[in-house]
Amino acid sequence: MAEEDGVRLEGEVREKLLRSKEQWAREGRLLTGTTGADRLPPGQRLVTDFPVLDLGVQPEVKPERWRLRLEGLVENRLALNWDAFMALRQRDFVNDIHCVTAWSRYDNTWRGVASRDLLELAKPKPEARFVVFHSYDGYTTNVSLDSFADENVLVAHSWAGKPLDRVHGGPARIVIPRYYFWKSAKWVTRIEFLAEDRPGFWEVRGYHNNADPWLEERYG
Ligand SMILES: Nc1nc2c(c(=O)[nH]1)N[C@H]1C(S)=C(S)[C@@H](COP(=O)(O)O)O[C@H]1N2
Ligand SMILES: [Mo]
Repeated sequence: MAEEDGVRLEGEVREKLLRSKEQWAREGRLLTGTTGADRLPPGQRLVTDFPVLDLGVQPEVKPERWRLRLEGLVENRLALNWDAFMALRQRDFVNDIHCVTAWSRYDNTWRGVASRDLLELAKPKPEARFVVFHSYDGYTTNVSLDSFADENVLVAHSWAGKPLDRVHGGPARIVIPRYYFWKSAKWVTRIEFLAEDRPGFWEVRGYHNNADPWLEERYG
């Protein structure tokens, strides 16, 4: 096992780490894999509550009215209703949230459908390289198709073992942990596949297009 940042771990601790990682792998759980000081990105502070941030409109979307569409450059357009979405393979995820307003929250447990499972159904065309998430409040945000396809990305309907609150994007939201949280669209309804990148709501208002908290890609 390689040393990280020149910090050598004791044999016993390394064993434990290895065992728990093997355990996570067996369980199919996806964790951030980072611990201690390396876990908090630059300029962030840890919180234990769960702040609410949005445009001020919190749409009330009843599950029976909710749809998730995958369209644009895909072989199979999808329009999933709630039952169809819930009938897909359900997986659990654990990850850290990093908001551009400088709060981070560790160990969020989510349940939902992995982006990879959705991609397998929709089959993006070879020319598809970007996606835009569209939400019921009119919000949009963009990421590369590659990052959407990361194994820790999901459309979540539960948080901490309960249905996702409306204020946090219920009935369903995107969770894309590697970026600042504005990339995690709440109240998601449409995932559009594109050949060219198309900046979303905040991205055209001075936020960074890429949003990597480890590189402090906040603005610009
Ligand atoms: N639909 C929608 N999604 C959104 C937003 C929004 O205004 N509308 N705000 C983003 C921002 S800036 C952040 S930090 C997170 C906040 O999510 P939370 O309210 O669950 O903490 O949602 C993101 N997703
Ligand atoms: Mo944010």
